[in-house]
Amino acid sequence: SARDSQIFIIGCGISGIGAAQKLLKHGFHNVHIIEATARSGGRIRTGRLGDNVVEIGANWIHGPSKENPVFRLACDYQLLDNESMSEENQAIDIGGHPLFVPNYFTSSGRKLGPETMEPVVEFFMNLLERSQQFHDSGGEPLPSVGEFVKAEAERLAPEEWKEDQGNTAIRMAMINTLLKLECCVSGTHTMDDVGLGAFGMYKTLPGLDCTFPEGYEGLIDHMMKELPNDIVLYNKPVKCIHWNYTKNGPDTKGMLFPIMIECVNGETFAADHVIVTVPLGYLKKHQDTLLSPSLPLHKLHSIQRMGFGTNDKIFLEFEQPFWDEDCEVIYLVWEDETHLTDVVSDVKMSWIRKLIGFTVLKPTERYGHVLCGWIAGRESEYMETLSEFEVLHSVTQLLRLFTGNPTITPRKLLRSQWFHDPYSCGSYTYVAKGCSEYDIDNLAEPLPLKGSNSKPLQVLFAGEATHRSFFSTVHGALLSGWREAERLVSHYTPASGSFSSKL
Ligand code: 6YU
Repeated sequence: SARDSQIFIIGCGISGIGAAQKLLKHGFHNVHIIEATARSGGRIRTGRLGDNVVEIGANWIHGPSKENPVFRLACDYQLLDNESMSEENQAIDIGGHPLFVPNYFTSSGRKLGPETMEPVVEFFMNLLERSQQFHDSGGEPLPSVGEFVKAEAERLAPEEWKEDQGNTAIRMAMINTLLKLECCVSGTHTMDDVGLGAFGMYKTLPGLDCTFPEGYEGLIDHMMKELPNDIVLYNKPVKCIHWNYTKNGPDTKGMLFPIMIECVNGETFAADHVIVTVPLGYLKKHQDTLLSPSLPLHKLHSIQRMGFGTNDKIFLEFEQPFWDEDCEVIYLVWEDETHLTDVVSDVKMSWIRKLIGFTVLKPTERYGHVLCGWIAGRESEYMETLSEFEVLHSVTQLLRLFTGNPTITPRKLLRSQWFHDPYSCGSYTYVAKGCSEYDIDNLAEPLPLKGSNSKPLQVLFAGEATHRSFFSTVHGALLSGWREAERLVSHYTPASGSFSSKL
């Protein structure tokens, strides 16, 4: 029967797991996941700093409300606390930018009050909101979000803050901090790389972003428990997917399969369909070799055009907090950065300037005094090459400068290295200058292309990067896995409802 078809999923992140889940539910039983590493979860990865649970990868459920499938699963598995599940929490709509209680520190060791900085945050959020509106209206005046925000800030700031000119310089410096923060949010080197016309493609859901008290990986563990034990073949990086394949493999008992999957270790697997869920960063790096015959040109071009950058975290544990008790985010503002820019002039010397500050892990009773530092772009990629000791040294110097306290010393440090992870090659997708939803559609388009005479739906594409409005998120990844599984299900389910193969 059609449900006997051999289906292989490449990658055991949430999109791959989601695809497997849906296929099995619809009666497909020859489903396997091939995973390069020894673990499932991919960019959902929970680690430990001492006794504390910390998220090396995905952090929040963005927009935890009924429409969000990750929220629904997390509720079903009882992985969230009561507050996160409350109706009030689900109803809060913050448009993707949670307003954490801030502390502001500057490079001369000053702690600034909210009266100086709050107007800047409001001013900046307004510019970001305006940046998102070009997607529906078109006619964007500049190619990138960065260029637009900087130009508008230069134009509007003198009027906006004319009553309080003494603070203009520090407020411009704060805009740089917020631009660098946006680099972390978008996962890009600079906001000058993020397309203005497409910025509004990303859609937010209602709900106040929440975390998993016991770690995001709990979600993966629960999903994996619902799959057969032996469904994942671990430690098998796929080297090449041969499609439109016409030779018999050694183990296919005379049957002709259109796909032959070749692993780095030489093992091969014959398949009817393969769902590729590797990150866009991996595709960019291996686009010439991962498929044979190679990808059609329009798909290749979209892979090259779409953005995939790095956002890293640096966790620090302290004996005592240097921040206020109610503080949820610490911003670092460089007083000498009066010129608007979100990149540093010398990556090796000054990479630490790209670290925008920290979120405070809450509740304190659970975590003690732990901060999560955020750094994006080439500066974060350089940070990854340094030893943990060198990173600790730089961060300690930074904290001493900004607090004016020459004795502050973090007790422990842990940082992510997403760019140098050979199977992620960065953190997540953004829509680069000149890109549109058509590029995402191109990424998601199955092979062979429509109109070809060969067997249909040989290679399908899922993963975070293939979701039109929720790219860069866990829920986008999950939905993309379900989407590709459903594509196969409906392929084998004729509209009449009777069940037979269309092959
Ligand atoms: C979210 C969040 N979050 C922080 C950081 C990161 C990410 N995301 P996977 O990579 O999981 O799986 C692929 C598998 O394939 C993997 O296991 C590989 O080993 C394997 N593989 C690769 N090559 C292979 C080969 N050759 N052979 C076999 N196997 C192979 N998302 O919802 N909330 O807080 C964050 C964050 C540091 C790194 C995140 C967050 C992104 C998610 O983690 C990510 O999308 C999914 O886990 C991907 O799942 P997958 O299955 O697709 O791939 C306005 C506007 C602007 C737009 N952006 C704003 C949105 C904000 C996004 N925020 C993210 C923020 C954080 C902090």
